[in-house]
Amino acid sequence: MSEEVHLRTCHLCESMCGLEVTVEDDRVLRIRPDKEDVWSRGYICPKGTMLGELHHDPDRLRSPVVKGEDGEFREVSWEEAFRVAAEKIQAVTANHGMQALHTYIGNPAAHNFSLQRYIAAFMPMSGIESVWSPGTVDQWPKNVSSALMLGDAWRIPAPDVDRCDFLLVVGANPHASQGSLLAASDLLGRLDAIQDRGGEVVVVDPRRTGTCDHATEWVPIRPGTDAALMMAMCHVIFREGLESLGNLEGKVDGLDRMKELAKAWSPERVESTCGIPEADIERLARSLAGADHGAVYARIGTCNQEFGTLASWLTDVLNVITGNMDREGGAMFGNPIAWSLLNLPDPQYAEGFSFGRWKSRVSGYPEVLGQFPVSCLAEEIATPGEGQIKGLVIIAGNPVISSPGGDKLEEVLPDLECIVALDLYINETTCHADVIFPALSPFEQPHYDELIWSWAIRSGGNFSPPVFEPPEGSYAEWQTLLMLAAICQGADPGSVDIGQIDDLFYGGLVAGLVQMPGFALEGREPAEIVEMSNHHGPMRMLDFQIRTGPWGDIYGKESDGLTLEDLMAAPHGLDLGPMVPRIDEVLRTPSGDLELAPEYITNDLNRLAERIERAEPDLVLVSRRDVRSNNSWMHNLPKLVAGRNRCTLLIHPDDAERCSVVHDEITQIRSRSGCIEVVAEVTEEMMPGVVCLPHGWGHDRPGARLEVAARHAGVNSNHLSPGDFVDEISGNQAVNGIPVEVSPI
Ligand SMILES: Nc1nc2c(c(=O)[nH]1)N[C@H]1C(S)=C(S)[C@@H](COP(=O)(O)OP(=O)(O)OC[C@H]3O[C@@H](n4cnc5c(=O)[nH]c(N)nc54)[C@H](O)[C@@H]3O)O[C@H]1N2
Ligand SMILES: Nc1nc2c(c(=O)[nH]1)N[C@H]1C(S)=C(S)[C@@H](COP(=O)(O)OP(=O)(O)OC[C@H]3O[C@@H](n4cnc5c(=O)[nH]c(N)nc54)[C@H](O)[C@@H]3O)O[C@H]1N2
Ligand code: SF4
Ligand SMILES: [Mo]
Repeated sequence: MSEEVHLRTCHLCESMCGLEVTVEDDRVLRIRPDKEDVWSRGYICPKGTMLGELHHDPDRLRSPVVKGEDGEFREVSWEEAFRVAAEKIQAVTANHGMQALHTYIGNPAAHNFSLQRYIAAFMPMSGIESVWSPGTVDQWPKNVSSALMLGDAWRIPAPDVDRCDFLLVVGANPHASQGSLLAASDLLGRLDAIQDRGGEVVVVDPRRTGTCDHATEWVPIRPGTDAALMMAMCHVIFREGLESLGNLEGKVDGLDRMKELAKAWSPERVESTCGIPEADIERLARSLAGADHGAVYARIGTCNQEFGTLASWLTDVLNVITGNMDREGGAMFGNPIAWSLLNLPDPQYAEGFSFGRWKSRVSGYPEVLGQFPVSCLAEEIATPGEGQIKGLVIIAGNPVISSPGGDKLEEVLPDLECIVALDLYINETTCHADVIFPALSPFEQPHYDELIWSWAIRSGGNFSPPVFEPPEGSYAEWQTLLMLAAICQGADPGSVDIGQIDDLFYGGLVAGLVQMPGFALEGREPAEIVEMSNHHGPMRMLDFQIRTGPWGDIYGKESDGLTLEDLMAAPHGLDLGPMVPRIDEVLRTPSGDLELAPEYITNDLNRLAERIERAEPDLVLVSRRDVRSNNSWMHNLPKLVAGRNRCTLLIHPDDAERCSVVHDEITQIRSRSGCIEVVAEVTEEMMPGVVCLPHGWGHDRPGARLEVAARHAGVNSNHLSPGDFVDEISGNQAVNGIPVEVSPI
């Protein structure tokens, strides 16, 4: 057989790199960057080149597995797996009611062609009301701030890195992550370009990360104090009369309130808390306000901490009051070819968001955007009584590793009466399942990013057809989800017609949207729209998202408009230019204005005021990522985990000396929730007083089928994350800034 080349977008992260995948028969021979990809232009990282290894990984599930009486998994037919899932799920709903069945939806769902579209079908159709997710160890604070400021939890401004000349990067490390809530391939190259054109990039981070090599300056900050820094920057901007609303003049509520609040937060007041001298805070504020095109970009270091919502909110406050919000070179809003289902108006947006509509049963956490801190999952399973969780559907997740207190979750998962999982692997969490349905290999399914383009610095899209046919008789994840939805509703899997359920979902969506004021299809006949599609499943959804998007053909209304076929005819992708100002389309607040000082958030400044009075612990822990790792997975690919041990404790030489810790030796690290042992790496890249561990490791658990990962097990840093250490107003877990003690063993 001869070699064939397939073009593909890497789905692993927000960089969305174009790949050239060379295959022979059913083997992937090599993966190279697609230099002609209009978006990534030849950029790639080591993970993208390893997708062939993922495809061929012997541990990757190829058929459903069911756990026997002996506790061992055995491969079964799809029919049998669905039958067992139905038995288990329906026993839970019959004996305990629907409210005893919950779902956990993990991160890869945001990057998967089927899942990102069909979770929107699975949730309402299954009748499952309770969702847990790593969103509360991630961007929940940003969702809260966007909900209240903009009226849309998923509208997140992205810094226009290609046109700005002052960029403040706070708590983000694109050197490892490649950008998050910010899609821009080769982000580090773009940071270099800012400096090449005479601009500045300043990185605020407790660690001198690889990103600092692409910045003008590193400003070390004590974890969890970003909100204090940013309040002080606001203080300076107002005190010196540097504020301007720019394009947003007349569209902002709460400016006077913001000025009032900032008065109390002088740089002098916060300098010792943040560990940043007053003069530096003033300089940063002036540089941002004085830049022709400035932007503040903040990410997970500012979310996964005690004051995540305040910091996320202040990031945008700074962008607004320096006139940089929604203007070229500032913080702007992406405009994808195919819009995201997550931007459908939340039913709450008309009357304004409110939180705490219900409380968690055991610890009494208020719900925020429908979820509780993910660490509560364990106690909700363990604690008997009305409303106890009895069954779980786990979709693309690994909370035993990824969530704070995952060790407690691991203990109680076996108590559940039913766990049904959908995953590529038998991982540390899915090993507790009764049934695991395999996801298709990424190469066996089409791909098109849905959510990620929402914060991409250019408008565009790229459709990837599958490289290989899926195994005969297998189900794509969207089909599995629809089947599981029907099972949750009591159906006998043998009599379920998936195509029919899909039509019902799609028809319902279209019928709802034609009635939505302002939607591209407002007033159209739903049956006519449904008839006009040649696709089904996620392809039909994607076609719909493109056709009703900003460049779409609006189902015949715009003769030159785009459809999925146009994307299919452009294998290197379509580029429709940089972001453009569009605040009027974005704002969905009840007032119609951008809310600069939402009371729900500003009330939390009292908690911050208490924090800055508190004595500082000697040592606190923060998290990190590595370019060769992806949260808790991709660790089973020998070539990717090869080389030096990446699961080490980074510690500053002064702290190492004080704690008698020796480089390269095993060290004990203890927090109030746990204790682990890990090799120390003494390095000046940490600021004194802060140590750092990666998350996503600890592959030494019995039951998982990850042979390579087990040999590079590492330790689970989340054993040190106290479940009750949260950003109170978002319910997001604080995994950064955890007080710890380090000692030799
Ligand atoms: N201490 C600490 N903890 C953290 C973080 C931190 O910074 N510090 N970060 C948090 C963040 S931001 C996140 S997003 C979470 C991640 O937390 P999770 O989403 O719970 O975990 P992942 O490691 O992403 O695991 C994903 C699982 O999905 C599977 N998978 C991959 N692709 C697919 C697919 O296409 N289909 C299906 N069905 N399954 C698939 C993988 O095999 C893997 O088992 O971790 C969080 N935990
Ligand atoms: N290679 C790779 N890429 C990934 C992932 C991965 O696991 N591996 N995960 C993906 C996911 S799910 C996400 S959410 C994104 C996250 O993307 P990023 O937000 O860029 O994540 P990190 O690389 O963890 O960088 C966070 C930085 O915050 C710093 N930090 C910690 N605490 C504080 C604090 O209190 N204040 C400040 N200012 N900084 C602090 C840390 O030192 C770290 O350098 O990455 C995505 N991309
Ligand atoms: S940066 Fe790496 S993981 Fe991310 S999309 Fe590109 S190749 Fe894939
Ligand atoms: Mo994440």
